[in-house]
Amino acid sequence: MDIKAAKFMEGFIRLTADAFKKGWHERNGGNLTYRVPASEVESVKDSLHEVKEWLPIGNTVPGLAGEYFLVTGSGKYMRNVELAPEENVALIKIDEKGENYGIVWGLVKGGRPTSELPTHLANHELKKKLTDGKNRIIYHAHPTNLIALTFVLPLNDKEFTRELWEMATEDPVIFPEGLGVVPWMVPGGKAIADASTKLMEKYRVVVWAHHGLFVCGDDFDEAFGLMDTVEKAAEICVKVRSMGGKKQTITKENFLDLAKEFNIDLNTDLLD
Ligand code: 2HA
Ligand code: ZN
Repeated sequence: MDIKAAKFMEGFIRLTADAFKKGWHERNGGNLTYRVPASEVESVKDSLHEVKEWLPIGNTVPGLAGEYFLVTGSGKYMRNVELAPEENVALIKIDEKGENYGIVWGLVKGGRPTSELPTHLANHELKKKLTDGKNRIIYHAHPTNLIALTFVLPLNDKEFTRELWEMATEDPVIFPEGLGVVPWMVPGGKAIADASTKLMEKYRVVVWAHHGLFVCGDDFDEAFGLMDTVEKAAEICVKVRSMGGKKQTITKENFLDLAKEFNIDLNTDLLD
């Protein structure tokens, strides 16, 4: 099968197109990676070429040796993925040591995988292990309201989570672990990769202060849905604060009742 006709390509394109229309991807902002199952790689093998050059990942990910990833390109625009996936996206293979990658399809007019590749792959390695291989998506976007809140809310997991949980009753059901907050850091390097991975051990959502949001998911719907849910909570929060702040809210007892009724493992460490 032509890789452009594959179901996983359709899912990848739908996420990038919808997310651009949401306003989360100005210019070349944001990046998306999908760990492609071996059976799906096999189904598109006629579209693939040999690795021409092995290049350093910038991180070491032995847990991903031999894996394939569909990745957005560095400097490429999310809004163009739909128009020409072969120019804006690549399928890459990881070498047997987890130190280098090689392109086997895409980026036909040149380019490299996303500048956030070290962070994406470190988090794929972690989540693959933690979820018995179920997690396949890592996704980073620049959602406006969420970024705005990082200038106003205290930059710690507890206060940030509590504020967003309070913004919509079902949000604690969507991210019951809460979310982690990384302070301002230089994008694209190993330091932000390490800080994000540390938080991803407990969470599925990590805020990058004054930059954006970083999420994971088993599939495209889950990753997009998580980004959408957190950004919507942030939008409500911005509106509430613009209207003069909370006059009433969801209480700790309310959250505990919700957790019981919905049978969710709410991270009550973040509630006190
Ligand atoms: O421009 O969003 O974090 C791509 C990015 C880097
Ligand atoms: Zn970014």
